Amino acid sequence: MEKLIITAALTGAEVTRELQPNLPIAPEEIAEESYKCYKAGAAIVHIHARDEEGNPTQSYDVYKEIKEKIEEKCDVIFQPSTGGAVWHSPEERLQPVELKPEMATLSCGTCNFGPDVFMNTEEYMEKFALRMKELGVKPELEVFERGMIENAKKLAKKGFVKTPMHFDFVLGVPGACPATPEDLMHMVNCIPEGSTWTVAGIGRHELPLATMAILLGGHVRVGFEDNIYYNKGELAKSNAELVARIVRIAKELGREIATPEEARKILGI
Ligand code: KMH
Ligand code: ZN
Repeated sequence: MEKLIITAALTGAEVTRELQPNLPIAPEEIAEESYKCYKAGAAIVHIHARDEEGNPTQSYDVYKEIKEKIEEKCDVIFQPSTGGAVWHSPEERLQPVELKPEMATLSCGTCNFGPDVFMNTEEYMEKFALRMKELGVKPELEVFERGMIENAKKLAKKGFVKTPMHFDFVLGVPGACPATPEDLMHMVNCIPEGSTWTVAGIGRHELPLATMAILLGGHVRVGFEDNIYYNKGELAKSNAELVARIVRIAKELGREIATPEEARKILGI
């Protein structure tokens, strides 16, 4: 089995300080939390920027500041979101790709997202994919529903996304695919041979699905974007605490942890 790539999804667009008092929001806080997660064993940090009021922003300048501050501290892979918040326009969402990060997320279809709709039309998926290809940015293909894998395959067939592809199964979002072991297995069985995959289980599903991924040869995403708790009713102290737990479990199960350099090789960056 390849070494395990751990992604830390630090902030997200939906979580607030009221829900999780230790949420990193300012660029300095996000950079410091990135460094702590890197030290704990994360190879990738998935980043959502916030403005000075703490609201989600897809501002090029804010992402640039975060990227530079992280790079001053360590060589963890910087993976900005192009999903943003449900109310961001596609043009806003695409801005951080212009920074030419090594990776960025690319959502592969439309789904319900709690009470909202997370809109990803074919036209915009193709625009996002093409721009990433032009700038040499490796897409992490975000899959919230089974049919999104087919959309990703179509992008590859049309030449917008290079193969082998890298998927992230985001399971347990209210309104989208549940986070059962059967759902994860089905997703894994549906991606093209040679692809890599990671799983982000939402809320209480984070840990069981992460453990499955460790055993199955997939990779793992944890962090406040997906889950703010350490145990039932007990808030996590930091994103790094969630990363450190995955490292311990992986080691107990005999899976080694990938450094950012090793993750680059596994992902073909
Ligand atoms: N905040 C969600 C609506 C991504 O980062 O690429 C979308 C999201 C996906 O978080
Ligand atoms: Zn995200």
